[in-house]
Formats: sequence, C-alpha cells, structure tokens
Amino acid sequence: MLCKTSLKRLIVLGADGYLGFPVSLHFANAGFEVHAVDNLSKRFIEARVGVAPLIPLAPFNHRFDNWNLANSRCRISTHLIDIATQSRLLYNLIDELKPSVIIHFAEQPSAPYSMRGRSEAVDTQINNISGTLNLAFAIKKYAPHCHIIKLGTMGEYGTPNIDIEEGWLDIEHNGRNDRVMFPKKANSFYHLSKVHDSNNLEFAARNWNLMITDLNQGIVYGHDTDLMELSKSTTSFHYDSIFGTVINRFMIQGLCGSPLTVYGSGDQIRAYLHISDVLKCIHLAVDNPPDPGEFRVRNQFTEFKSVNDLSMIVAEALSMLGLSSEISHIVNPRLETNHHYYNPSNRSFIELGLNPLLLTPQVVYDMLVQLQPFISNVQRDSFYPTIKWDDSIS
Ligand code: USQ
Repeated sequence: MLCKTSLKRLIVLGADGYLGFPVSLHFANAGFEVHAVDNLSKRFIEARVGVAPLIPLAPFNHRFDNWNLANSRCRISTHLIDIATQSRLLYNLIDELKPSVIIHFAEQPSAPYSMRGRSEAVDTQINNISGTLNLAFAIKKYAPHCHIIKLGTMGEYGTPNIDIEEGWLDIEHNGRNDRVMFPKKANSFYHLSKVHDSNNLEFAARNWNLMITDLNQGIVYGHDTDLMELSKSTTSFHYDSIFGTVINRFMIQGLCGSPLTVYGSGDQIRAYLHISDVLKCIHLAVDNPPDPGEFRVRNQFTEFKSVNDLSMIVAEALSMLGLSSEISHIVNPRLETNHHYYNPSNRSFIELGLNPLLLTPQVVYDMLVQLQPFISNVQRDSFYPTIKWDDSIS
C-alpha cells in the first residue's frame, strides 16, 4: 500500500540489519512512508560461521508486524530483494516508488568476515560494490532527484598522520591547488569495499548530477531505542568476534564474567557513536540534502577514544552493577597500527545541531541493565577471535 504523499517516500536498503531496522522504525515514526528492503544475507552468513544475535529475531517480514498493527496510517512495507544480483527487481522497485530518499545499508558489514579468506574477500567486494553500482544506475534511470544516503565508514581513512577531513582535502602541489578526495588507507577488504563505493558514487554524482551523501560512520554501540520498545521488537545485536563491535562485545563479555578482550596494546584509537545518534545523524542528513551533482561526505561519529579507554569505561560500569571485570590484552588478530596520530573532524553534524550522547559509565550501565536479561543466550565460544589478518584461508 502506498501512502498519499510521495514527497516523503523513503527506502531503507538493508532493513533487516543492526542499523537498518531501527532506522526504518525511526522514519516511519517521523511520518515517512517507509519501504524496507533486504536479502537476508547476514542471516545466511551467521549460519555459515556459527554465530547468532544475542536476541533471536523474528522472520524479516514479521519484524514490523507490531509496528504495522499499531500504525495502520502508514505501514512499513517489506521487499525481499538482493540488490547485488537482482538489478531488475531493484529497477522495478525504484521505478514504481520513485522515492525521495534511499538509505543504503545493504552491504556485508564485517571486517573480520572479509578477512577470513579469498572467498569471503571476493564475496564482500562483489556484493558491496555491485549492489551500490546497481543502485546508482537505478536512480539515474528512474529517480534522478532521489537523495541517496550511503553508509560508508571512518575505517576508509585508516589512521593517517594528518587530520582527517570530511571526505575532501584541499591540496597545494608544485604551486597549484586542487580539491581531491581524502586519501584512503583502509585496514580490511570490507573497509576497502566502502572506499571503492565512495569512488563510484563520487563519479556518479559528478557525471550524472545525482544527489549523494556518503556517511563515514564510526563504530556503533548500543542496543535499545524507544522505538524498538514500541514495536516490541529488537535489533540484531552481536557480541561475537565477527559481527560484534568492540563496546558491545566488552559489555557482554563483562556481564558473563569473561575477560574484556583488548586486542594488542589497546592504544588504537577509533571513532564511536551511540545507536541513538545514528538515527539523529541520518535524520539530519535527510533534512540537509546535497545539491544535484554534489557528493557530500559527512563524518558520522561523536567522539574518538582508544580501546583501552573503552575497556576502562565498561569496567567502571560493570562495577556499578556490582560486577568485577578483568581486562585481558590478547594478541591482536588484525594488522593495525597501535600507536598513531588520530584527529578526525565531525564538524558538519555538529554544525547541523547534533547533540551527542557521549560514552560514560552511566550510559554503559544503562545498556548493561537492558542486556543482562538475555545473558543466558550467549555463546561464550564466540568471544575470542578466530580470524587472523595475516593468516587468511587462501
Ligand atoms: N577490538 C578489540 N577487541 C575486540 C574487538 C575489537 O580490541 O574484542 C578493537 C579492534 O582491534 C579495532 C577496534 O576495536 O581496533 C574496533 O573494532 P570493531 O570490530 O568494533 O570495529 P571494525 O571492525 O573497525 O568495524 C566496525 C563495524 C563496521 C563499521 C566500522 C566503523 O563492523 O561495520 O564500518 O566499525 S570504523 O571502524 O570506524 O570503520
């Protein structure tokens, strides 16, 4: 069923995932007509590598049932489409809906999975790059005024020895000036897939006059949002070494009385944001589209910290719950620089009015309280990393 107002029609690609699901609910709640698209590939990969979300998920088309029952005015429609291999179905969808906005999460999201071996590296890049290219062609043909919001990653930049700007860099070379895309030095085949996406989308914006925002997102943490309470459903929260992001892993490890697994020295610094700030940032991006032909990059994070700092904040929150914790430095399975300069900018969202929820022991404590009832579901054998960057299956 289509809502009457076509001005606010929005498609979420990858709506079955950790972020795509709450983002779909958020925009439906804000009055958009939301179409949720997924190919369920993450569920297949989970089964293949033997991990599962902390809280089991209902089938994709049932995850929105409670929402739709309570919100008959504008339901969330689901569409089972693999945008990487079913370009015809994607074309048909874009042609039929003529959306105003597309938010694109539909990619293989795990750096460790992409480093498991040749086959996973190839699958990650073919899937991610093909899906994004198919989308760019579909938009060019059927909805050239649609704003594409693509989820990229802060990991595209790596850890350069200069300040990280928002996607672009003004340079002077041999007395001449130019504005170039910021140099990229990603640390996994997954992060590289996003670099290639950025290059392809910048080309599409420049040559086809498309409106594209690339959100270079930091590492997300957190579980619940008010909307998930309303929909009586949950998001795909992982704590395992393949899909779990570091703060989420530390929280579950600590609740289970297992050591927090700091990789290497723990001095590596990354950019982070709470899941509720993902919703705020994406809404700001929707409200502030680029001009036609503009490839707008926004760095989507709220703060940056070392892994050691994170482990200490989580340990303090665990102590507020009466739990003691051990911080264990294990051999880093990844090849990443431990001691490095790191100074990325997130000016554009701050200038748009983002008021961040920063990581404090109290914020972690509140998440621990939400997660504690599900601890009996945890598979503890997934705490320790099994994939090594320099020892991938050939
Ligand atoms: N780390 C630990 N212990 C752990 C897990 C991770 O010390 O048990 C360290 C890692 O060595 C790394 C940092 O924590 O230095 C972050 O690791 P992560 O697994 O939380 O994040 P990453 O693999 O970089 O990727 C995640 C998401 C990805 C997103 C990215 C944002 O999986 O989808 O794009 O965060 S960013 O890294 O900023 O590119």
